[in-house]
Amino acid sequence: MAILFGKKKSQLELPISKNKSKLSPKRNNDSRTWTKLSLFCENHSRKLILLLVAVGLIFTWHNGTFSSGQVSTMELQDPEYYDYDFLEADIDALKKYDNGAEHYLISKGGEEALTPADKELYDAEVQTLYGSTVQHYDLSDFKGSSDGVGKREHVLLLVPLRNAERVLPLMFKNLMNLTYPHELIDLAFLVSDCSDDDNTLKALIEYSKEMQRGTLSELFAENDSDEAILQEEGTRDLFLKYMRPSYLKMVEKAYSAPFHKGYDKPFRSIQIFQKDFGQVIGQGFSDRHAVKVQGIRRKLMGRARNWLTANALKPYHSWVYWRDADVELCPGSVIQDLMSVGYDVAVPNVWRPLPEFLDGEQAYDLNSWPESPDALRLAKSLDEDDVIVEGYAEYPTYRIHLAYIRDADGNPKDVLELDGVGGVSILAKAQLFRNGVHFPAFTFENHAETEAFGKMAKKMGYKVAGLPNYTLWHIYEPSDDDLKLIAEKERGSKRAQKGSP
Ligand SMILES: Nc1nc2c(ncn2[C@@H]2O[C@H](COP(=O)(O)OP(=O)(O)OP(=O)(O)O)[C@@H](O)[C@H]2O)c(=O)[nH]1
Ligand SMILES: [Mg+2]
Repeated sequence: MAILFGKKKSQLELPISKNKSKLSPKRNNDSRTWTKLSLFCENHSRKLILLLVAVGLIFTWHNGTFSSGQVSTMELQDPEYYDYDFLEADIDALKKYDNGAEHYLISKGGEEALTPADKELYDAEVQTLYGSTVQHYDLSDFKGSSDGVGKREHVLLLVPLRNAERVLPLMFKNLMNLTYPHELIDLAFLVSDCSDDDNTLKALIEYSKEMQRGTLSELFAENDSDEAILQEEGTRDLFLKYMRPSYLKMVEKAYSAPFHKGYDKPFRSIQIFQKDFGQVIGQGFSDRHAVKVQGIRRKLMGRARNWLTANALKPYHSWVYWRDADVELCPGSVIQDLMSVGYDVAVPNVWRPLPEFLDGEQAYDLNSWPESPDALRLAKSLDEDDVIVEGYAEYPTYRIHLAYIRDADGNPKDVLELDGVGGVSILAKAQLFRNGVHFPAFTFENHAETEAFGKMAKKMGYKVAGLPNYTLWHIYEPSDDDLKLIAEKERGSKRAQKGSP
């Protein structure tokens, strides 16, 4: 429904009448008027039409009666009902056009101009408008099942980002590569605490727009061919020549056409948030892995994740999928695959490639584990606020890590029940978050963030699993020590080329 106001002959402005009868709906047969009206509809955005609806409603309320003399009791008076969508409208400026004009009630998408005799229909349309502001959800319809695609379940896909500009192309390619129907996925990104010289937010907005237009893969194809030229000119990352050729082939295959048929399809929506949480620990590989900083860093990440969930989760979401930006290889069907195991929380295994001189690959995410008696004993010996960080000699937990029980040729649907989970790729039913499971930004059972999330989920009665043989590959970022080794090797090969000892 839209209420549009016609124009008095000499008036070109947008007229709103106070003096004439409120609904003065003489059908104007002047075709020019209709042409103008339809042009008006076409040229002005939905926003302006909604503005007119709003102004019309306020106006009819102000005047109290329709031409039939009946007082309408249902008008929404508070300007807040109207100004959310009309932030740019200057109501005072509009008022000056208020000197008499004919106006029409246009209904059914502009097909009908109503007369006073149509008041019943008008009232019905007003009721429809008000009715549309009330929504009822039966959350048992959004519990999440193992057949999300078949049941058309909505997924909220959440990605935290910090100084991530460099990995954004990688991330977007992986997002487009998801074969879960894009129209069922709402994306929400949280950008926090980036350095001044970082461009994550700007690049994220641009890539997101391109993706929703369906043109992002073209943009990447152009950029990648520019990059190929640069690589030929010798600016290629040095470490690549030390990586396993079989891994590099997998990467090349994953990022080359043909892609799945929904690759370029826009997602249902994208929301981008920027909020700092005061993270000061460097985002470099060695900075962020120092054991001393883990507790603080992880608690701040917990805060960021909770903030993002609270802002982005809608009642119609059945699943929430958390994904880090720095994943290099991931099956496009990861969401369906994690759903299919029938757990409330499911995580894959996460490994990373390494240079061949460092064994070529390594278990990466050690945060997914079943609890161990040693770790429980260790926790008892710690202060209540201490955070156990997995994979560090300072915390001998002797846990079995999901990462280490991987069998590269094993059944990818095998599961291991877990207590702690890593955050690289977590699929969880949305109802967990609605029921209060979150990423503790405080010490919870001597853990924080994602590991504490897994523990809390278990404690609240949910089933948590990991898939040891289902592997995602995290990017390789050379540590300071690796860089030294690579530099030594480069010097060695240069000396060999020159024939010096
Ligand atoms: N919003 C936000 N995102 C962050 C922050 N720190 C890291 N991230 C993002 O969170 C994801 C994981 O970050 P990583 O730095 O890889 O941290 P991690 O996965 O815990 O550690 P690694 O296991 O070393 O990879 C990435 O997408 C980062 O861009 C932060 O402080 N705020
Ligand atoms: Mg990472």
